[in-house]
Amino acid sequence: MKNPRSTVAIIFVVGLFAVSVFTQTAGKKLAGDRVIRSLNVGWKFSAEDKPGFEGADVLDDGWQKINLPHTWNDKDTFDDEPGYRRGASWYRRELPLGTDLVGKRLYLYFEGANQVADVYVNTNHVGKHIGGYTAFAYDITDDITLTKPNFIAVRVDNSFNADIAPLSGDFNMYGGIYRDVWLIAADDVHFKIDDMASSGLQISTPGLDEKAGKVRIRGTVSNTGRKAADIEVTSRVLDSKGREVIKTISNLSVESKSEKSFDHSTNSISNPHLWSPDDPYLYSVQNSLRQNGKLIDIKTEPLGFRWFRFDANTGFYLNGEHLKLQGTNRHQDYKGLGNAVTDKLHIRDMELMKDAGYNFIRLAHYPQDPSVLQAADRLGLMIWEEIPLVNYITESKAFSDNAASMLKEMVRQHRNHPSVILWGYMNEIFLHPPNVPKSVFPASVELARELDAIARAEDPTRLTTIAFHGNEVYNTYGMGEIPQVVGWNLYKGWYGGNMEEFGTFMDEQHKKFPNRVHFISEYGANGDQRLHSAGPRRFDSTTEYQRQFHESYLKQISDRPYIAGSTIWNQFDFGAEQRGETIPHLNQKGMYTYDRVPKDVHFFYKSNFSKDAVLHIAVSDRKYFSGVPDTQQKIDVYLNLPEAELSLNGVSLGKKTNTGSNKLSWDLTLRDGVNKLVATGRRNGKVVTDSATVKFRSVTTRSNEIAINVGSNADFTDENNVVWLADKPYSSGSWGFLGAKSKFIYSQAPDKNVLGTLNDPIFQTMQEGLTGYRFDVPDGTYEVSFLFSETKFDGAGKRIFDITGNGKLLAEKVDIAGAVGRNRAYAITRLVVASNGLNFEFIAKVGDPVLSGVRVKRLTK
Ligand code: GCB
Ligand code: CA
Repeated sequence: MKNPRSTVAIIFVVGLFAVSVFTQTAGKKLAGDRVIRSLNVGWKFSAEDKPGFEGADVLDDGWQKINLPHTWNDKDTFDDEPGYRRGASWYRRELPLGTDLVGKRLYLYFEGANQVADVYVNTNHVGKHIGGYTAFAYDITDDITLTKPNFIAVRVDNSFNADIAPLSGDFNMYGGIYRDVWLIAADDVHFKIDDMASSGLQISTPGLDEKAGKVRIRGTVSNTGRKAADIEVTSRVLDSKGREVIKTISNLSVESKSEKSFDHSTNSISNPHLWSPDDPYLYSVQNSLRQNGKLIDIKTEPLGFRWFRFDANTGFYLNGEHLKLQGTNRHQDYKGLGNAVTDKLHIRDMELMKDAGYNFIRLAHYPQDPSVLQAADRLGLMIWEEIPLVNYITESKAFSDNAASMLKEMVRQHRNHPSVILWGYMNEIFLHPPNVPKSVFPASVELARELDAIARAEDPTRLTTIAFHGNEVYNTYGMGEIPQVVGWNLYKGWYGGNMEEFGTFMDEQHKKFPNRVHFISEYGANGDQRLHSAGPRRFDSTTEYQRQFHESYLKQISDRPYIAGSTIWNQFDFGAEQRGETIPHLNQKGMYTYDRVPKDVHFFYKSNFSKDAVLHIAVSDRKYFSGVPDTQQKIDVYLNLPEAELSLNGVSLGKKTNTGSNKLSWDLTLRDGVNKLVATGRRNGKVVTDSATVKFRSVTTRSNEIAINVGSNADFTDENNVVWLADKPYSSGSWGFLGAKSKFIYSQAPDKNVLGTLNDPIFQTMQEGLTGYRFDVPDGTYEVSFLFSETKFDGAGKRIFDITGNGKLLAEKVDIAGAVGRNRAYAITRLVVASNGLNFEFIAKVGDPVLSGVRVKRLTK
């Protein structure tokens, strides 16, 4: 609720201003009378929430000094305490006003705060905004005082709220004012600022084809002054160099304290320069207001001439030409920053995605920063943007109303971006927790109908979409009939099944619903650069499996013309606090790491999508190799060249021809120590090369150190670059586990954060029920470390075993959970004298013995 406020207009007189109150601050003076000024710097923050923090006499000396963008969850989403703080916090700052703002209408403009924001100016409540991902603006003119410094206080609350989406999701709901905040000052008469924080302008290009295009500009002019105003409204279409192409002018009379709309249509522009991913040519529409010949407001919006359509059998067309949508998903957070990401980093992400050769981006699972949309227009990246209705809904009017206003805000704020082609409003909405009542199914369908109708009414020039998970339930409840494009999030070959089931599933859908437009909105697999395998398996998080998965999916997608396009899950690793995979608290399906280092799989896509020459030896993820001498290694090279030659340590391994898969492989043997790989190819006569250095450490029974990632098919490189070798059964003259019961045990569930270590992959895999472990090493003294974690049982007494070494008791009654509790790293280190090898026995006392890792170091030479 708004506080009652004075309705008496404040008359600004320059002479009244004390310098301390109205200090001139640097700002962007736009043409006309509009001034926009950043309010990012100089806030104070209190994690504590106390009534009265909006007050004038709050002692905020002890508050933390911060600048925006800011979140209070940058650290606690990554520590080992379950959960992160979801609650309310406060931000306060002075509001610097310059003398140039005298007599103007003042607005506070927030690009976003997660997820409920109550804004106060001089203790007056000026507005409450619900929803963490859209902008909001408030007229604060009447709350400003002349006699005292003015100040802003904002209470931001990211508590779970059953009436506000998202209710859940595989991403962090970081709290804070995490986007830019602006002060906008305008003449009394201006393009409307508080229509859901949109530009107050709506641009479209009706009836466009390659020969001619018209521009339609609709807008609203607010007159907040005390006198009626006769206004001249001009819309000028400018080309990318700022030269006027065409203009249209009209006159408006706007009563005092009211607003009026206008609707301009330009004459036809012949041969408009079309916008496309290859040639993202941008016009702009400069809109201005004049009163008695004086320019009083100006607002420029982007303009691109392009049209598109989808066909259920043949896919997507841009400007009449077929184009498969090739893209990726993007979350907005970044290592060390949470969601408090600067424009610079947002823009860099967009540039990285353009560089990969994508033409389409799904902004998952919420509206993103204005700089993201601007970059998309400039770079030629088509956009799917969506509101955060994820996993399930609440059957309440408040939930539906909030969803509707999020949708309207997103559309109004971003609809002038030519890059946007799809509006989404639900993601995997039938993936609800088990306790949600069955009535949520029809209720979700009902809400989908409402939201779909809103999106189409707000913006008939884009299409609507929903992302389903791989389940028939969407068809059963008729959800598939609602959006204009059906998105599928499919993980066959990751969470279950195998990769090939993807294509069969889609073919069935296409057959059953031949008139539906199908899009693949998500598919992906983990890739942890520390994990490698010559025999990758589902859920092992090796980057080799990740590459296999994507190679298979892209081929299946390309082979199916009815699939309009696809977006990878995900472009960048992103924060997901509840996950406990090989890197806890992170979703590891990125093409890039969380701090934006490309994984090899990125180069697979680049070789398929980019027009630039690509030649990449796929060892970015793997600088350290280890194994028995003369182990054959398969080295892959991604390329979009006709052929390539690979050399190892200066010796050619031969030339190979690219037969269309954009991947060549060589089997080779690395020598101990440093190895140099060089790939060479040609494109249009020009030489293209790539080189890489890898290290190989041969391990034999005579080595000083043997480290085994027990229970795993994957080699793991730890932070000291020690490679813990994949496990194997014992064979004479070598090493390995003993005991028929032994099986590779994977942590299939993504909740296996092992505490007290960064080497989670060692502890997340194990041999259970082993009877022994043997190393046929030479005689001598060895330091042996056994690594364990108890992932099944809480508390003491559930699993107890003895370990002997060459007949001597090394550890009696090992009880991992009894010693350190569940899911925590535990190590036992002993000195053992080998004769006839090292022969360890695991003797069960209660339950099955278990082992996660073992390392032997030779102490005698
Ligand atoms: C999905 C969700 C996405 C998750 C992803 C995953 O289907 O839409 O939010 O992050 O799966 O990695 O499991
Ligand atoms: Ca292990």
